[in-house]
Amino acid sequence: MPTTQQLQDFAQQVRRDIVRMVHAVKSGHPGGSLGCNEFLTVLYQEVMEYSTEFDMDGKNEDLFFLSNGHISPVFYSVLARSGFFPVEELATFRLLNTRLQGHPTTHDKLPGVRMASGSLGQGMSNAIGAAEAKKLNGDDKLVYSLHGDGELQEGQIWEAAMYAAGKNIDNYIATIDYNGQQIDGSTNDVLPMGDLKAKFEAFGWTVLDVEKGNDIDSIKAGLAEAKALTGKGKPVCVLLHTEMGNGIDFMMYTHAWHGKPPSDEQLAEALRQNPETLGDY
Ligand SMILES: Cc1ncc(C[n+]2csc(CCOP(=O)(O)OP(=O)(O)O)c2C)c(N)n1
Ligand SMILES: [Mg+2]
Repeated sequence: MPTTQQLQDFAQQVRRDIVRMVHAVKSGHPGGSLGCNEFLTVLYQEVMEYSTEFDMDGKNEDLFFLSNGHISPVFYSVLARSGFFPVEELATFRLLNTRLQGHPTTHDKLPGVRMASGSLGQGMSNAIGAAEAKKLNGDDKLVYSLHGDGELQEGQIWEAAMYAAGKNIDNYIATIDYNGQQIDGSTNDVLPMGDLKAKFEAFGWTVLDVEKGNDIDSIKAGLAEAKALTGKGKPVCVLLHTEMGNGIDFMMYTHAWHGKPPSDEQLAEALRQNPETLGDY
C-alpha cells in the first residue's frame, strides 16, 4: 500500500499534468479536474483492483466509469501514471486525431476508458449495467463511478438511481463531486438541488459524506467505509465534498476555472506552487 505522502506526491504531479495539458492547447477543464484529483489518486493507486492490460469486459476486476467527462485531464493523467498508457502521450491532449480527446471516447481505444462521456447524465446507467452484469456472471468485484453535482440535474441520473435501488445493485459505489459549483456559477444559483443525502436515501440508497474530499486520508477512510457497505442490498453513494481548483490558490473557491486555460504567467505560478514529484511528461 502506498503511504499518504506517496499519494500526495502522486496527486501533486497529476496537478502539474492537468494545468500543463490544458495550457498547452488553450482549452479544457482544470477546475473540476483539480477537485477530483485526490479521489482518483486514491481510487487508482490504492482502492481498485485492476489490470493495466485493459480489456472492455473487465472480468474479475474493479471497474470505474467517469460520467463527468469534461474532467478528462485528471482522468488521463491518473490512468497514464497508473500504467495504462505512456505518460508522454499526455502531450497529445486535445490535438487532432489524439486518443486523448477533450471528452473521453471509446473508439479511440485509450486503455482505461470504459465509456464515452461529456454528455452529462449517462454514466450511472452504464455503471449499473456493468454492475448487474458482474452479478449475473458471479464476479464479485465492484463498480465505481464519478459524477458532478451539477450533473445530477440530468433526469437520467434519477431514473438510474431508482433502477439501482429497485434491483438491489449493491456491488456499486457512485461518488458525487460535491463542489457546489457548475459551469455558470454555484449550483445553488443555477438550480438548487436541496438535500442530496435525503434524496438518494429516499431513492433507496445508502449514503455517506466525505467532508474533506481533497484529503487523502479522509478519502481512504470514506472509500473503505463505502466498500464495507456494499453487499448489503443497496447501492452506495459517496457525497465527496471537494474544492474546485484544489491545490492552486487562484483557481480555488470559484467556478471561474470550470473550463478555462491558464495564461503563461498563471501556468508558471501554478507550477511554482506544485513542484515536480514524479517527473513531468
Ligand atoms: C447533457 C449535457 N448538458 C450540458 C452540458 C454542458 N456542461 C458541461 S460541464 C457542465 C457543468 C456540470 O456541472 P458539474 O457536474 O457540477 O461539473 P463541475 O463544473 O463541478 O466540474 C455543463 C452544464 C453537457 N456537457 N452535457
Ligand atoms: Mg460541480
